[in-house]
Amino acid sequence: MGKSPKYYIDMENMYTAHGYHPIPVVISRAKGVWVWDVNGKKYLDCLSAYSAVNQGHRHPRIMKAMKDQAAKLTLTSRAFHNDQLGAFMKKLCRLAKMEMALPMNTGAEAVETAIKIARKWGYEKKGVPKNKARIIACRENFHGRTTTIVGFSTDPDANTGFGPFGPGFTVIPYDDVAALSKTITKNTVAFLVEPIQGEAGVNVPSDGYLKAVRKICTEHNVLLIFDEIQTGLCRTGKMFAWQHEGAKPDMITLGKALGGGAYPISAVVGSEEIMSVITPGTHGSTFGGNPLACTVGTAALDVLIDDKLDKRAEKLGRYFRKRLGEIANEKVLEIRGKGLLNAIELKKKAGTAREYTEKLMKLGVLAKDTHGQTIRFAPPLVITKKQIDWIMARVEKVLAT
Ligand code: IF1
Repeated sequence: MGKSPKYYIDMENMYTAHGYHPIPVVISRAKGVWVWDVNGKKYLDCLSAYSAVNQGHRHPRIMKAMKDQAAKLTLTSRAFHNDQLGAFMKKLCRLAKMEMALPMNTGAEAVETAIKIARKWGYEKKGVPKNKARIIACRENFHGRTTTIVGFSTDPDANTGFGPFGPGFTVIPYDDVAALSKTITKNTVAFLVEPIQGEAGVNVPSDGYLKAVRKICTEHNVLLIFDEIQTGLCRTGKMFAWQHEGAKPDMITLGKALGGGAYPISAVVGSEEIMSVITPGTHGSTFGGNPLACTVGTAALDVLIDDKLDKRAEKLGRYFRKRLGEIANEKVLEIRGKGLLNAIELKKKAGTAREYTEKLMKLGVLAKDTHGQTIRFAPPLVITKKQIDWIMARVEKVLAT
């Protein structure tokens, strides 16, 4: 007899700092869109580790690349070259239509890296006076958990008790073009923004927003940085969410699915003019660009490209929202999303989203509540129409209870 879920949950709670309030499921195995708990019960994963598993759990091609590389070389540090880094960066740059990339490990590190590059670019190329560089971000942003990043978060859970925070950031409302124009000064070096706000509850901006902020940034010589850590790599129905409006940014941060659900890999990608402010000794990471990460990252990109997961997310995303629309009842306030990043917002009187995600769990669907009333659905992009119908039957049942 295996141990009960409670055994694992109790041990985790006893010895692990309580930064999370997980759905009470203990997963021990996964394949594609499916995960199994310690009792062998099967669930359809509708979170994909917050979009880090776009390629599906344990994609054979990614697993093979990982195993083969593990048998040869895993870590050198950047003090030496390795034979995998160049090819990975080349593939990433070609895909992003950019010139140079900088490899890191986690999303927050990629955002920190972009902030450093933007500031250095400001001093060296834009002529901003020493230590005066300012970066504009948006209300309800989510860019990671480091002290710099939570310093400009507007979520009290994310930043209360963690100050003092460094200066240099101004926060404006999301989806507000006029606020951006008004806030830019001669010392503004960058505007950092998510093409769709994830944590805020799948907040899709108005049509034309990305294009409009692109135009304003260009006019004022301000770098536009899209944090595509969650929206990038096919999730929203395009390889990058900026492609929905042809609003190519100056820098992109990527993470999550760049590691194919197998390994933490992140990167900043940009033009040579911007990325070249990084010179030897000015930035780095022990694990960033390690050969195992590069091989896994290359395979993760190959799967997205060769399996055309952008087209798949676009098509099945439309079907997903259509089906949600069909099963929605009086409890549902709004259905929103793009590609396979979708959410239902429940009316206050329907109860909290958490109650519904726990009921969904019992029926075999793992989805994540956010901000009280929102249930987020972001299944692996390898999902089929039939599997979407399987989800919908259960969501319909739960909405009816
Ligand atoms: C957690 C949210 C998702 C991100 C964007 C950077 C990062 C993230 C746009 C940092 C990370 C995560 C982290 C996870 C919860 C999660 C999340 F609900 F908080 F917003 F995905 F929806 N930029 N997002 O979404 O990347 O350093 O974590 O690799 O538990 O904190 P990281």
